[in-house]
Amino acid sequence: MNIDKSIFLEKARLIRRKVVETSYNSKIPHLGSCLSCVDLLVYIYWFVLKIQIEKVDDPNRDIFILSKGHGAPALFQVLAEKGFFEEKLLDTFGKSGSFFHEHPPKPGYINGVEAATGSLGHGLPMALGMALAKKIKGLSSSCFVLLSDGECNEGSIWEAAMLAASLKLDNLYAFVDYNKWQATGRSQEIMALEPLAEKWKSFGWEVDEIDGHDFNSIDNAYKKIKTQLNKPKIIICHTIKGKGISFMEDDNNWHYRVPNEQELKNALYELEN
Ligand SMILES: Cc1ncc(C[n+]2csc(CCOP(=O)(O)OP(=O)(O)O)c2C)c(N)n1
Repeated sequence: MNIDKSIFLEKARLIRRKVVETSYNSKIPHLGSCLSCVDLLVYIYWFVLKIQIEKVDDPNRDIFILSKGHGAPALFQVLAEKGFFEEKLLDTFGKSGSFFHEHPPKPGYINGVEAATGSLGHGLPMALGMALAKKIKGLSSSCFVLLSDGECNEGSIWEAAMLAASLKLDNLYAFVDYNKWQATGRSQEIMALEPLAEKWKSFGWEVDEIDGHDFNSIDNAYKKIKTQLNKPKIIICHTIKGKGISFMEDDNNWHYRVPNEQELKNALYELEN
C-alpha cells in the first residue's frame, strides 16, 4: 500500500507550530525536546498505530507510551489533531487544575494517554509488561515506546532490554529520539552511549538506525523490522534537538528556554515558509 508522505509533512509542520505557541503561552519548557520527536510521533500516530478513537479501551488496541515524558506538549497536540479529545481542552495547558501539563498524567484523565511518564526510564518497562500481557491473552496488537537518548543512561532501560529479548516479545517496538543532547550537555560526554546500535543488538533486539526526520527512512525501517519474529525491535532515529526552527536547532538552551514574543514570531514565520 502506498502511503501519502504529504500528510506526514503537513501534520508535522502543524504540530510544530502548535507546540511553539503552547510553549510561549504556557511558559512551559522542553521545546527542543518536543521538536526533535514531532516527526516520529506523526509517523507513529498516522501510519503505525491501530487505535479506534471511539474505542480507546479496546483490549486489542495498539499502545503507545511516550517514555520521554517531557515531550508531552508534542504528544498532546498529536492526540488532539487525531481527535482523541477536543482541541479546545488544550487551552488549559499548564494552568492550575488542568491535566495538560509538562508530563502525561496517569491513564483515565486524557483520552489516548496510556501511562504516566516523566520520570525517565520507566516507559520501556511499562510497555514491556503490556506487550507481555498481550501475548498471554493471545492478542495480535503491539506496544510502541518512544525513548530519548539521555534516558538510555537509566539502568531500568537495560533491564527491560534484556527481559524483552529473553521473552521474545516481537510485539514490542522502541524508537530512540537520538538528538545527542541531555538537559545539561552532550549525551556522549555525560555517559558514553556509543556504540548504541551494537548495544541493543547484543541485548538480542532487532535494530535499525536511520534519519528520524526523513519519512521514507522511518517508513522503510519500520516495514523492515516489522517482519522480524521472536525479537523485540528498536529503531535508533538520529534527530536534531529543536528541529524545524533554525535558531533552535542543535542549541540545547532550548531544553529549558521558552520563546519571547519576537522569537515566537520568527519561529512561526519559519514554519510557514
Ligand atoms: C529519572 C529522571 N531524572 C531526571 C529527570 C529530569 N530531566 C528531564 S528532561 C532531562 C534530559 C533528558 O535528556 P534526553 O533524555 O536525552 O531527552 P531530550 O530532552 O534530549 O530529548 C532530564 C535529566 C527526569 N525527568 N527523570
